[in-house]
Amino acid sequence: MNDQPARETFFGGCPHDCPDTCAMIYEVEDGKLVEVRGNKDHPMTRGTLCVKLKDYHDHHYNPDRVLYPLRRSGPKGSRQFTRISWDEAIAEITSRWKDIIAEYGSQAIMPYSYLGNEGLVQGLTAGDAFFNKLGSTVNEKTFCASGSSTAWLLTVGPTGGVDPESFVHSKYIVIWACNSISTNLHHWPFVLEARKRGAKIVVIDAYRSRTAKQADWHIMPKPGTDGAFAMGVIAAMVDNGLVDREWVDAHTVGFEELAERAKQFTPAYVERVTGVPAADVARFAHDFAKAQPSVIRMGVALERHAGGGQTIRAVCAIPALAGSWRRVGGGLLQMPLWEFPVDWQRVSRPDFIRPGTRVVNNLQLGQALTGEMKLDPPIMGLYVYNTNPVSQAPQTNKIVKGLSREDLFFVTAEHFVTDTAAYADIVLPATMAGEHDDMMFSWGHFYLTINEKAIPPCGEAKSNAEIFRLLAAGMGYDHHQFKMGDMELAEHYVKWDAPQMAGVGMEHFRKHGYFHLAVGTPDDRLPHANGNFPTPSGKVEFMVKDAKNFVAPPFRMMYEAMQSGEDVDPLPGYVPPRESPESDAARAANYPLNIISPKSHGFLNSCYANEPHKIKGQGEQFVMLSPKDAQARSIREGDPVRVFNDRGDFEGFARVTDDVQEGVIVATLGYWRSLNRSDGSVNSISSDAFCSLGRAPTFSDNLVQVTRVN
Ligand SMILES: Nc1nc2c(c(=O)[nH]1)N[C@H]1C(S)=C(S)[C@@H](COP(=O)(O)OP(=O)(O)OC[C@H]3O[C@@H](n4cnc5c(=O)[nH]c(N)nc54)[C@H](O)[C@@H]3O)O[C@H]1N2
Ligand SMILES: Nc1nc2c(c(=O)[nH]1)N[C@H]1C(S)=C(S)[C@@H](COP(=O)(O)OP(=O)(O)OC[C@H]3O[C@@H](n4cnc5c(=O)[nH]c(N)nc54)[C@H](O)[C@@H]3O)O[C@H]1N2
Ligand SMILES: [Mo]
Repeated sequence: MNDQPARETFFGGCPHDCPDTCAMIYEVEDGKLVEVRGNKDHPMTRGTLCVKLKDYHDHHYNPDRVLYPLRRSGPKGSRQFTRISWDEAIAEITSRWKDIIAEYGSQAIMPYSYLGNEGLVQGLTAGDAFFNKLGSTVNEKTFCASGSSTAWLLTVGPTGGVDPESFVHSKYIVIWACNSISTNLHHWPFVLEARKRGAKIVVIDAYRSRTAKQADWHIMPKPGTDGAFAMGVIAAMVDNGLVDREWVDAHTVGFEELAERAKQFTPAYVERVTGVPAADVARFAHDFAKAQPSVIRMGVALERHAGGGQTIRAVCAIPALAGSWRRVGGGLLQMPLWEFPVDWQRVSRPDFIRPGTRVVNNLQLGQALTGEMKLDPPIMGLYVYNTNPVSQAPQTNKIVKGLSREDLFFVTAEHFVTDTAAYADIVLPATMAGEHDDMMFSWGHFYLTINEKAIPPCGEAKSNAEIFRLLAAGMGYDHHQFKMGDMELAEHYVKWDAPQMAGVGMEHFRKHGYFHLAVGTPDDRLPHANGNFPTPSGKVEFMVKDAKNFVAPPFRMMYEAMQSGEDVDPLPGYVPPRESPESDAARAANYPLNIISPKSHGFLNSCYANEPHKIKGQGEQFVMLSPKDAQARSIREGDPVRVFNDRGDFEGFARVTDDVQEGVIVATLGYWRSLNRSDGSVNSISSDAFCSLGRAPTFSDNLVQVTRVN
């Protein structure tokens, strides 16, 4: 007889905000999660999880987890809390909200969320239906990819683009402002397979990232100048007869106008602005056009400066000019999300929104809470879930000031007392992925993945959806929307009769865990060889007549918003960074260095950045700077340094390296300010100004100064 306890297995879907959305297997023994591994059968996960997730079962049992509802028992931010019951928590929250609604109106309450959980049920929009019913302020959620989405929808429409697995067929792969080896690890084997078959790998990154080091060619423009580089490439393609005229004439709108605009981008101008030698711009244009199929994988950092949206429109034009869409593995990859048959109307219930309801963007939380943004009524109640703005949103000192307001009633649902939750009046314990049901879409591949509840929740944790059901009951909402269980909601949100589902149902997911949408296989998907772009013209729109700025669903679920934004340049182009020595000499006199703050290899945004073994693997907050910039400041390797501007400061340890260009520093994201050397992190210095499209952030468009700390 085998006396090993029986192991039960369940299908998981990684809950994190990451393009890879790994298919996982939960192994359970006696109701305890004993292992979480990558599903071997899954063509992208291939049985391996990343460094962040490799001990994911232990993460569930982290002793610092919030396991019970907590009420604040000390000053705001003091992290002093007392355990209360769920009944007390729900009663207190709903009665405080009813008081706020009576005194100020329902818009004085604001939800605030992001993709800390990526599930259809527990994710970004888990609370939309509830808060729309309540009549709260609508929260516009544009942390990431909103600018590139607006540019993408304007230019090529809501297409999923190239399947990341089709990259094996590519002959020229451009990874543009994306650090795949850290942030999209499960795509990398497909890139390497393509290389084995003869492809060239080009990385365009403002510093020599892990991924840039593995490239055949690393192009290093100054931060925020990719728009000029892209327009220079377009000009070189036109000038040197590299345009696929037959395809362009049949399947694009506005070629003549684009070519005319590109004339301004002379080789000398582009070299001066971007720092990339003119010969390299010409060579890139030549090789991209000639080595077919050629493909571009765009990362989020392309949108992170004042002209981000315009930049991405220019980048989207390049594969069209080269005729890359003609072949499998040629074209562009932004986010496959657009092809997922999700019924966002059922998820978010925009029909519950009362006409005239105001919208507050989540990058401007500090302005909204401190009164800098004139809001009538002011925000008096805030509910944060799936996000940690004191670490991740810009201008965090302003957010801390706002969250410290005595008259603000602040509730959050969390796994840990994060730097944001520290300011809450009530903290609710939220489940981790092994403890709840969900269905995961992906923004990095074409698989829909089930996440089955494998164990009972630790302590008294509840899923986001369950918490909203309790709050709805407490508020007296009787709607059927608030009566469905978690897996019932998952089933309700998928459009099962859409062609992408090819007739499969829940039983398929219960049996296999995941499903590749029926949008062509990686070996034959050829969505736009003959045009068929989901734009008004059916073509790639280089030129968009009457173009307007908008924030795309699901980042904002009010469809009228799509037509109501400010006018947009009909053509792609280059908008210089807002903060650079060239565009703001006065600011640069005090703060001469441009900071970029990409993702940390060892953290997932701010998740895991409170776990000592993960901090050990990732290293403490560091600041990379060039030998010349270091020398000018008497900074040596390992010195503690302070990074600052008029918005705030943070400290880290210097890494003096040729991997960064002069005038640029790199400090990665995710570190908790409460655990850093000083009470600050990279977002203490970043600006809450938007980029040109989609009200996206401008994290790569900030000037700072660096000094040695004595
Ligand atoms: N390990 C890890 N993986 C993650 C995450 C994480 O926190 N950690 N976060 C997840 C999330 S939310 C996202 S959105 C994705 C994002 O993943 P990526 O798209 O890779 O985004 P970033 O890491 O922000 O930036 C990518 C690269 O862009 C470069 N860059 C910055 N500014 C510019 C510029 O102006 N021009 C050019 N050419 N390059 C520039 C940076 O140096 C960086 O190497 O990763 C996901 N995966
Ligand atoms: N300077 C700079 N800032 C950046 C970026 C950058 O490149 N540079 N990148 C930006 C990008 S791309 C993004 S996407 C954002 C991400 O920013 P955030 O969305 O704030 O990401 P996280 O730090 O992972 O915070 C997610 C939080 O949700 C909690 N959580 C996870 N699952 C659940 C759940 O099921 N229920 C509840 N209630 N809570 C849960 C986690 O514990 C965690 O505290 O940051 C942005 N900020
Ligand atoms: Mo993101």
